[in-house]
Amino acid sequence: MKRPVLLSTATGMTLALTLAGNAQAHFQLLYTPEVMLEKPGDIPLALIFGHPMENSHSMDMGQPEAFFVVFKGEKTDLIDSLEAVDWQGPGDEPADGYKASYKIKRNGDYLFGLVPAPYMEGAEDVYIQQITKAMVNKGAMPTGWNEPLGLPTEIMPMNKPYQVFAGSTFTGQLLSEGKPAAGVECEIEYINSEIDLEANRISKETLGPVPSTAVVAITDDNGLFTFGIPRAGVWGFACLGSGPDKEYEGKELSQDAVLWINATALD
Ligand SMILES: [Cu+2]
Repeated sequence: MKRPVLLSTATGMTLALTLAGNAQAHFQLLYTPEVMLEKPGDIPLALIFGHPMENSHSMDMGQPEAFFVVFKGEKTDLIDSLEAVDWQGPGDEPADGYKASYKIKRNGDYLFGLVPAPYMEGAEDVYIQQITKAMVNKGAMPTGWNEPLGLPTEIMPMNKPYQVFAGSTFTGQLLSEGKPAAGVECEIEYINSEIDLEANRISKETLGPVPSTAVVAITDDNGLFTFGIPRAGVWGFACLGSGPDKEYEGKELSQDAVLWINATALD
């Protein structure tokens, strides 16, 4: 948890946690196992607030404020499709989260957006709100994966987010109220567990290595960052505190932008 607010509000307690902890960053997951579909069908979506790379405990999510999909510029509200779920993860206690199902019919890009309720992070005494995007394609026909969703803050993919190859790079552009956000730290992780959408479980085992400190990129003057994707998997970028809202219920708010991409091996 290397959010900038920590530097200004660090107490002995949080400092000790930071020094002792490893690369444990918060990430709002918006996960579906298949992101390039050939046939129409229902896709499951998992909404989990956790620490995906370290694969430690998940946190309880509040009722999302917005959940929707945009297809060819047309927005569909999906908030009524959410089902409350107890995610049994690597922690001892299950965590509150959600699940949804969405029917993919036509060819093109489906842009999912999620605005969760702010989460109180007791260890840092700040609220965290991770505004999250994930994308699915059907029929290998691109129709707008690089269109903005008009969120308070969001990461614009500069490469197709559902078709990135391990060993290549991914570039994103961070926006705040539609304008490039410079000098913002973005944390980078991959989902290091199996997520079982039938049983509402996150595996206890990790799939791969966990770097010893947080992996980060800083956005440049145009809000751009680039990261070389070292292995196949589902990778997430969380740019911290880039949103316009800085306070919630009298406390500091970190309004973050999260984007998920899928990397596969080209062989
Ligand atoms: Cu945490």
